[in-house]
Amino acid sequence: MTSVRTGGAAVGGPVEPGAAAAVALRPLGGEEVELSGGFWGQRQLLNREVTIPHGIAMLEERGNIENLRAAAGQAKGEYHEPKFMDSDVYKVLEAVAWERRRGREPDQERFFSTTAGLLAAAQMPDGYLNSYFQVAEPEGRFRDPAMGHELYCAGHLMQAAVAEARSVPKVGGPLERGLLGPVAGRLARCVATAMRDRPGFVPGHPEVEMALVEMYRLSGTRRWLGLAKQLVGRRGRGRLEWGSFGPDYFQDDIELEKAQEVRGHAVRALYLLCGATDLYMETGRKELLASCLAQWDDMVAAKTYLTGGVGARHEGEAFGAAFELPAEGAYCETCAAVASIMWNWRMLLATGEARFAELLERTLYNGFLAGWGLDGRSFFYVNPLRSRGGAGRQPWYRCACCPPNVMRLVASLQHYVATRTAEGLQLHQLMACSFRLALAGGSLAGRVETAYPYEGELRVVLDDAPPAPTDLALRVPSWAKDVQARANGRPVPAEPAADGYLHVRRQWQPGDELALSFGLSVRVTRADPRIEDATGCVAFERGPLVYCFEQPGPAAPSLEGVAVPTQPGDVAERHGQVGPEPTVELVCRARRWGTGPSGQRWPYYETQPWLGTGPDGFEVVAIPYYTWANRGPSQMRAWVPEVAG
Ligand code: FUB
Ligand code: ZN
Repeated sequence: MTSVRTGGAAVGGPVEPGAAAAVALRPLGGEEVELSGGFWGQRQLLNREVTIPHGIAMLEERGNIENLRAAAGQAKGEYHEPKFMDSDVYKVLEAVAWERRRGREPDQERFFSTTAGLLAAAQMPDGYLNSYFQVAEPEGRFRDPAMGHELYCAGHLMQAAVAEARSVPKVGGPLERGLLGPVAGRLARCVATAMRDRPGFVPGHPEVEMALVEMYRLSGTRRWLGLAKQLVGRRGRGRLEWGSFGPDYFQDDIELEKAQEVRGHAVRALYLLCGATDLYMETGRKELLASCLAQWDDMVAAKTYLTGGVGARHEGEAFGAAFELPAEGAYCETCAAVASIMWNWRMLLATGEARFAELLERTLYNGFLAGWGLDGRSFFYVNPLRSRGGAGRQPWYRCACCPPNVMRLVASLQHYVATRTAEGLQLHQLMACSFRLALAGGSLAGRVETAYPYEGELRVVLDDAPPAPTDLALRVPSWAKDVQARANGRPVPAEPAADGYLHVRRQWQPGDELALSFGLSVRVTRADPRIEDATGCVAFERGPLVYCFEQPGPAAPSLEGVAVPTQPGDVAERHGQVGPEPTVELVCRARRWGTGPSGQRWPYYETQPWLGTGPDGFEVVAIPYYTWANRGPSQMRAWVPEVAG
């Protein structure tokens, strides 16, 4: 099998560092890894069969496609806002392109080629393409850096073009072989000219930076790398402002290489950090990595929810101050979770450190997945950790950035699972998958079998192995207890190395098997007291899943004023079912704060208040956070006060 991973050589995934890139790990290429059933394989199927078709229908219904028809002169009428409607189209196209790895689906192919034709028809002779400015504000081209979203949309088109180029057989030049590549190439040239003529232009919503780096990786055209570098280098001079949003909202307050804290609009901040990490990988510029590491530390130490969700504030869709992580008031946009996953993957490639894979996992199973309804056609934009009822999933949003972001991430998810080095294979995400890759010494092929996240067992079974010692590295989650490992049924040391991975290096034979197991007992998690909404509270976790208490329907006992016990044996596990989803649920007997024997109606005391319900309490059930709000209106709490003692 030929190598399929670097610039221009292309059947690959969303991030394919060049041959000389500063990376610790290399991603597996498009033909080297596939999810095979299991928790995420089934979700890829749901995405293919339900979510993407739903997205395609919504693009027509909400006017995104009509906007493009108007730009192409094939329709007349008002522009359908918001300004960045094109980006939703591009993200769905990207999802369809990744989906091709699992076979072409006729309706999706029709959508793809019709839309690509429309884009080519709408594109102006100088390469400009943006339906908002073409239809609604022709004089406004490149005049509104803060909020125009032109380069944001352009970046999404480039990423869709890269996905297409990496999903089709290698015929012709890397960009020319697809339908989108020529359009994206012309637009990139138009953007480059516009940026040359406007040296003060700073793109208000990052996205194009990482897209340009990927265009460079795909095509080998250094101009795209140079442009990405230039655009990142322009930030930090306080030029971007909009209404009450100052330069920090746009990450334009401090030069990127000097920034130490995540701040401002969360999706903007994290897309920019994706681009910065990509630039570090391709240029080796250490200042970029140092800033990324510092910003990651800041985010994790005080600005990330237990779910991995980020961007606490509704105001500005922004990171808040340190420890400002309200439960009910959380914003936690689904796109911010996607962006965090994308960034953590890049940081993992750059450094090889397990902490990035672990945050990616936490975010994927919780903060991200909660944004995608179990029916595949309903979504959350905002992902709080508490709801008093009334929060409902929507089939789409007026600002619909999140649903198509779900589609493209899930369609390309196999690329976030494993990497290779000269020594062997690293499995970062414990997902059922198959792999086949060429290492220096020969071919390594096999499959991973697991019922994770609900069971803590995993088997790697090899079909083929190089005739030389090869390292199989499995990430052992930091919370895992009672870790055991066996090679061909015989115990091997299960202690992960300092890098967080269990390494077993030997000359493997076809048919060999490496098994990893660990307990998934419930963890009772408490928060730093500076996270005020979690003070005196606990949350339950099991494996990578964060749990929440949910009381669906008006007849269920209220979750207001409850407290839960946390002593060993207080919380039982049992099989559960949320709609179509089989789960493990957690059950305990809650008690409720009462008014006490004196009947005091004033909720302030000199002594501790008391628990009103009898010592036996009443049953409450916790379900995985990602499954909440799939049974109609409900109350939900991830953090719940604990019964003292
Ligand atoms: O501005 C484009 C997208 O819309 C952002 O990424 C989201 O936060 C939403 O505001
Ligand atoms: Zn969004």
